[in-house]
Amino acid sequence: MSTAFIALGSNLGDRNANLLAALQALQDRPSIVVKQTSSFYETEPVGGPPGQGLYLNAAALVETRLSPGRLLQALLEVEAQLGRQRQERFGPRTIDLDLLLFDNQVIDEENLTVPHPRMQERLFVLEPLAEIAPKAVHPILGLTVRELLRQAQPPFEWQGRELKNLRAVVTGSSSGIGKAIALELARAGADVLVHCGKSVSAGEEVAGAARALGVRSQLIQADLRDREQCRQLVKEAWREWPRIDIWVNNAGADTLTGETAELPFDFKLRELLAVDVTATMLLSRLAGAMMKEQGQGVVLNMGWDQADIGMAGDSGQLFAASKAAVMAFSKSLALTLAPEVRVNCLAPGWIRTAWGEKASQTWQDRVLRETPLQRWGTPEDVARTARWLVSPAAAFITGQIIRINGGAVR
Ligand code: A4P
Ligand code: MG
Repeated sequence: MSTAFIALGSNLGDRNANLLAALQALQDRPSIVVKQTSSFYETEPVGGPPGQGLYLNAAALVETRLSPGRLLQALLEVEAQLGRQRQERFGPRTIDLDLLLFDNQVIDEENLTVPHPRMQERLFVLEPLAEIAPKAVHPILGLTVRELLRQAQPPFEWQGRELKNLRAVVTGSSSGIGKAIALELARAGADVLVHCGKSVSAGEEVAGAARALGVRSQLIQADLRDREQCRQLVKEAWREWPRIDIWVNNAGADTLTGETAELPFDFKLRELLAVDVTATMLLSRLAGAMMKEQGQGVVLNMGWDQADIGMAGDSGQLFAASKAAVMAFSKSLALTLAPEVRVNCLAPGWIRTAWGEKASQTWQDRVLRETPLQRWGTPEDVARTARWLVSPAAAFITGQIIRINGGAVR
């Protein structure tokens, strides 16, 4: 006995009756047993001529003694029996039966391709299939149906420009999470000042990408290890624009992949204290005071989800100490700057930035083991949370630490 998955689709006539009739016709054949069927999903037509109606799609698991070729033959016969006329490609049809998977076979013949060559791109196939066989594995791609579905889903996008007419500064925004935040705020309509330490050309590119999103954007360079340059950064920002509404302290010393990664513990500690702690405190206080004066504003800082529970090793000690300092500081500053200015802190967990990309298999396994949502976070996950937290939608939220970690620390 072999196991096969069939996709069913109809967008002509009584679609519900067509799907039921097709399933019955398959069941009626002595060599096929329909073991399981998904719910019926109403879907927008993909491809094909304009103006055609919505589809009803489903998936079925069948067991059969037929060869893949014979099973396809049976599917074509059922289509014909239900009155399908073959006309234009992807055009409207009373019934379409496609063979998706056949055991774990890979077939590439003139009249039969298995797995179905377009199944991994199509939500109208993957959604019903994931309902009945989330763990079935695509024999070529090596991914489960659930993973294929996740990949095929378009990334979430906020609608609208809720930050229009607001002006933001994002420190350390030439790459990684800072870049994602700067671009997400630009997508929401905010003008953004991009800040970088050394990476001027990368920073210019981010500012250019922000301008391409229809907002004003410029690059400011400052070495945040230097207190005087921190003061200058705030001055310059307010000189550039008459008011700043959003200040995101994202910049942090890179002690994992940069030059500092090679230095001893106490050098890394000095860098982290200078950039992550001291600069964040100075910049938040200076920008916060300006915003209080203006009568409104938002400060957003960057913590770390594991600061609360600790992590073994040098990096664990370094990040826990420096990021816990930022988190504690942010809560106190929120009290100082209320009610005009909101101050919050994001606490990202395992986010796939430069380090995560190259991390060893041991780390990759550990991240998945520790994360209930079963994946690395992305810079965009953090950026979308930042976008919400600095927006008027979060007007009653201050002094909070928001973890973005797929549930890894609760
Ligand atoms: N063929 C080869 N491999 C297979 C296979 N694994 N399963 C050959 C089924 N058939 C396979 O198919 C053309 C020929 O492909 C078959 O005779 C068989 O020898 P067809 O059913 O005559 O033509 P078609 O349906 O226009 O092409 P195809 O490739 O089945 O189209 P798709 O990819 O199924 O797309 N939008 C929504 N929302 N829902 C839908 O169900 N369906 C389509 C059709 C387009 N847009 C849709 C939907
Ligand atoms: Mg077909």
